[in-house]
Amino acid sequence: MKEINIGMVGYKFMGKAHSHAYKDLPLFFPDHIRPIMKVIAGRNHEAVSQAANQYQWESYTTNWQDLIDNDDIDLIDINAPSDVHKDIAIEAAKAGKHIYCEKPLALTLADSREMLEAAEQAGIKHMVGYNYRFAPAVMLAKKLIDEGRLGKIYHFRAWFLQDWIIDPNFPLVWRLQKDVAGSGALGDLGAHLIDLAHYLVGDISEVIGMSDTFIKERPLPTDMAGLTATAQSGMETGPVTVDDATLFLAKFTNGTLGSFEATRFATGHRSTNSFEINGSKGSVIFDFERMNELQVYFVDDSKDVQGYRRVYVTDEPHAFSSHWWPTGHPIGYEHTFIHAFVEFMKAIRENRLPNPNFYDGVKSQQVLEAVEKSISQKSWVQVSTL
Ligand code: SOE
Repeated sequence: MKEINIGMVGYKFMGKAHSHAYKDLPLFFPDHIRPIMKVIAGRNHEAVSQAANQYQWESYTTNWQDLIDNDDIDLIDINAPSDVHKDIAIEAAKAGKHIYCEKPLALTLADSREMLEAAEQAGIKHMVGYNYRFAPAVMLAKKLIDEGRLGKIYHFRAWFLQDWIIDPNFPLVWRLQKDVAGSGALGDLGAHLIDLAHYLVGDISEVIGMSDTFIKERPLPTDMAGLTATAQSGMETGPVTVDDATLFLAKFTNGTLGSFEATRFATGHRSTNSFEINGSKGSVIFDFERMNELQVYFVDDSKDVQGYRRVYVTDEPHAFSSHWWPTGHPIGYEHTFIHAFVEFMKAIRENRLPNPNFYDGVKSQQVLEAVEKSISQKSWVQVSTL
């Protein structure tokens, strides 16, 4: 297969990131299957037609079912809000189309399991949008851990801190509505941390959490895109039905202890997605806002120079570096999506499941649901019991 025809549902923040990735992939990874941007779908005719023109999709539709019915489409990319992930994925699987679905996979664990079952039954390739795995510095952290260079892992601590809704007058966008988003900071940000924990350290056995919704009512929106919105002129408000912040502790099956913080009220943090991992032989710190760097510490460094040092992850043998720029030139957020789609194209060519796939999506959903259960029960909850 030299080319693959893409149909995409969604055209806002993730639609923009994914369009860019499909467009750029062939320029920098010419030996891979080339994604052809056939049809983009969105409910708002004016907005989706403008997106099709700007992002250079061949055509557009206001009905995602058209992508399912279009035999010319090989792969469906789902990045519309979470409440429609399940319906689109199950229809796409039945139609034998490969699926890339943004995170979190679904509104509930049960829904995510249905999506996995439909995808596996159809024998299609499925991938879930945990893009931070594809930051080269995160991949270096994984290499150090997998090669035993950090030793036994004692701690995984991760924090995803934003502040885009700190203003009480920020409108009630879909990410703040449980029936559309499933949860708030937990599923939107915590899901990334959970997936990174699975990718880097291993499975989580039990959790205990706490959460709060600091602003309980917000003005209704007229327009929203990604993390921006405008409020209606009147004073009509609606209830926020998700968490503004969730913190939880975790025990991993391998004995590692974990602490997680996901909040949209960390004033001053625009999108700080970070983790620190402490092992018997050393530690690493990743900070997405400095995503081309990995801080490393090794106990074997000689005493007179011991301390964290910064590795600039832009050169051979660092992942993907040969495809980008000469030594020392950084890449960005958008490149994590290109790397994810390279993995998808490779998996299709090699006839294997890409990573992360819907199994990882369900694993992440199991932890999300366990955290929510622990919050309502105010007790530790076993992840495997769900
Ligand atoms: C909003 O919090 C958001 O866009 C998330 O939905 C994305 O998954 C994350 O990568 C950036 O922030």
